[in-house]
Amino acid sequence: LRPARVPSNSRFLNPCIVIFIVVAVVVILAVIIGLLIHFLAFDQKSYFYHGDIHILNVKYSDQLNSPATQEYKTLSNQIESLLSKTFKESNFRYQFVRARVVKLRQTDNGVIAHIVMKFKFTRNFNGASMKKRIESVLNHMLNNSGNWEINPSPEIKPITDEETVDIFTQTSCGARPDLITLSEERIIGGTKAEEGDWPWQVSLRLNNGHFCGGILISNSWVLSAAHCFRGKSDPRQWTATFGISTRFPKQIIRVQTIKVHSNYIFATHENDIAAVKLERSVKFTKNIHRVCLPEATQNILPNSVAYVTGWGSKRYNGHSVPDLEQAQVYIISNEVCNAPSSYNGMISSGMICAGVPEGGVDACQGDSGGPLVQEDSRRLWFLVGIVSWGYQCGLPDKPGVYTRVTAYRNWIREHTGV
Ligand code: 4AZ
Repeated sequence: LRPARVPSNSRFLNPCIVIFIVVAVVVILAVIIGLLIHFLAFDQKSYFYHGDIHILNVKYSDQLNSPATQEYKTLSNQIESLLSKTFKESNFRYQFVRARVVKLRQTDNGVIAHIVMKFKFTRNFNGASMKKRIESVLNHMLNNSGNWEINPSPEIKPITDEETVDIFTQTSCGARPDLITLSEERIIGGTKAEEGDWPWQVSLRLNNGHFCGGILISNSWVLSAAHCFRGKSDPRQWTATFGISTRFPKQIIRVQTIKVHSNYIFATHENDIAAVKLERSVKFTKNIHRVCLPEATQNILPNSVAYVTGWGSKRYNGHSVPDLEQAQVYIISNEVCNAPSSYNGMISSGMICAGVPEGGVDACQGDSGGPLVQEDSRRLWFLVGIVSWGYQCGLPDKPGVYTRVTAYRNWIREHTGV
């Protein structure tokens, strides 16, 4: 038996289905086109360039050797302003983000500024032609740089994010990760530190337990306090760890040599400084690198803001904590700190006090040897103190006492070469 033929509409599709298919195809196409336009025209990514600018008529002075000097800051600021003004007035006004002088270097005839520049481009740009266009803007700038005589045709080189980090950590000091990526300013909040907030902070471990803080001043030298090594001066007992967690450190390196100040006096806490040489170099990363050291002549201003960091206890006779903590304090003049109600003359010229008037914010046991740092106008961080002593912790009129780093600038150079 043959079944009756079912009337077929296979040749004449149901109009509802036709409309549905057409709408679906249009929607899919629109989404694809929309995504394409977004990625090709609006989705911008950051690109870094590295270059040298050779200024012929700036006489090099030793003052330009250190980022701590006013001369260094002024010249770097001027170069950055000129670059910024030039790109803001060029076709790159919307793509240029920031330029940063990472180092000044002396030559036979003038000064070379190593610069890193950040641009934002959509992904479909032509790398080679972009490099040429940036160089041409730079060249134009050099011809209009006022009273500077700049060597023509600076070459720039596109660099990866990793290369940007390497350039910053190897040529510069005291830069936070947000500065390395030339991002917007970040504000320190709370008391718990985040990875990269204090890249120079070291945990010095005695027989594998956190014992003291330390400060990275080069890839193989750590500063700390002399009193940390009293009766514990065998380097084989010590290791240094890096990263904000002492439980899960990012790098662990054994200590090779401990140089304690030869005039350290336990009773008076004088010359409470030590230099620790690591068995091998630390691998500098965005989150682990050195702090800047001030010049011996630098004046640390009373009432200026400083930060102290460490894994020390939260109260006197407490325990160390596993996650790095930070505290904002104010510099106190030696005169105020030596008042009868305060330390009554115990603060010598090699010490510096910092705290808050009402107390409650302070370094404590286990923070010893760690950093007291300040940020300068160029957003670089400088070591001004090393946690040394105090009467208990956080009491009013009994601020933390730190080894005054400017007073030991020459000792540091003699013993570490930094
Ligand atoms: C200590 O015993 C210690 N409040 C360190 C710093 C301070 C007090 C004591 C400062 O290692």
